[in-house]
Amino acid sequence: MLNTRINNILNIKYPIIQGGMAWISESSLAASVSNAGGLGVIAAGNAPPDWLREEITKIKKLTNKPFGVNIMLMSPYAEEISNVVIEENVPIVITGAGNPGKYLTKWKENNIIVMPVVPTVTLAIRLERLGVDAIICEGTEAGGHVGELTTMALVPQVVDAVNVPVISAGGIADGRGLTAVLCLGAEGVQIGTRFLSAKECNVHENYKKKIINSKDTDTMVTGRKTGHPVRVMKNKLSRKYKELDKLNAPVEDYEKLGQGALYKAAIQGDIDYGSVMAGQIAGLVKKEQSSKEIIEDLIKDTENSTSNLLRLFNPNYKEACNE
Ligand code: TUI
Repeated sequence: MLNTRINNILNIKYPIIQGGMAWISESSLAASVSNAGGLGVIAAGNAPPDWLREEITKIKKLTNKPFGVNIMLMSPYAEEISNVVIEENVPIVITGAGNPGKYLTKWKENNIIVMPVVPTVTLAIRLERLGVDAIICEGTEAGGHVGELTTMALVPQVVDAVNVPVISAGGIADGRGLTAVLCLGAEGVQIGTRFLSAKECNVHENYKKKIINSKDTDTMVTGRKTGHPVRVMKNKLSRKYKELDKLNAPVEDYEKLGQGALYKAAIQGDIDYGSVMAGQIAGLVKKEQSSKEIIEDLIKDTENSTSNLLRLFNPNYKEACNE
């Protein structure tokens, strides 16, 4: 068993949270993760409120375990979505791509557990003061919209700066990564990229295959100049972004290129001209598995790598190495 404060706060068996991935994490994937003992998360992304209401209705039929909704704060519907989660009695809200400060009072008044994703210590401290229940630190290894700091640098600095539990995201796809961030002081993980390969993940087959066939250097960050950098798999679209960089193109050109690009990849399967968001750890994801298999693998491998670590401190091990 792996028990931290996160198990208790979220009322889940394992402190493993499925990353909210716009157009991808809907009720099917989220329910499978919740049923396997982690926290499944529906990503609201840029979707309208009615889509989210339907997905919440569906997940309640698929699981009686806790689940969460990820609210992307740059969405044009963020304000409306902030009320939908209250009206639909969603137990846990995760926010991303912005500061959720203005919504916190009403969410806490309605007993919602709130966990913002943050890219810096400053924002973590500010949001702890406003009463969030845990902080999710996301390193720049992650897929999608990213900050500057790596998981390795960000997590211990946030752990030292706040008292609420810290969850680590970005660059984690197996038990070794989970063990590593526990060493940094995190009490849970948020994992996106590995769940792209889940059987219950309804992302387009082409997208899934591109992840499974990828290697370490296949992702890059586009649009740093726009203030909204996004990590994607390299393809014809990412090459176009590079051309815009060279031309010193205006922000509107980047926005035009990005419009509908995630939908094109995730739903329509256009992995050449669509935006295939994924983290740097995609090269580690080698096969399709059920969410239950993924979570059980993660926990088993975390136990293994933790005992490997302890072996290094065993004086008898030195002799074994010399044999
Ligand atoms: O939100 C994410 N990752 C995402 S959202 C997304 S949807 C999208 N679709 C099309 C284009 C762009 C995005 C895809 N991936 N991760 C969480 C995250 N939050 N990463 C970084 C941040 C963040 C950044 C700034 C959180 C807070 C923040 O605050 C700034 C401020 O106002 O203080």
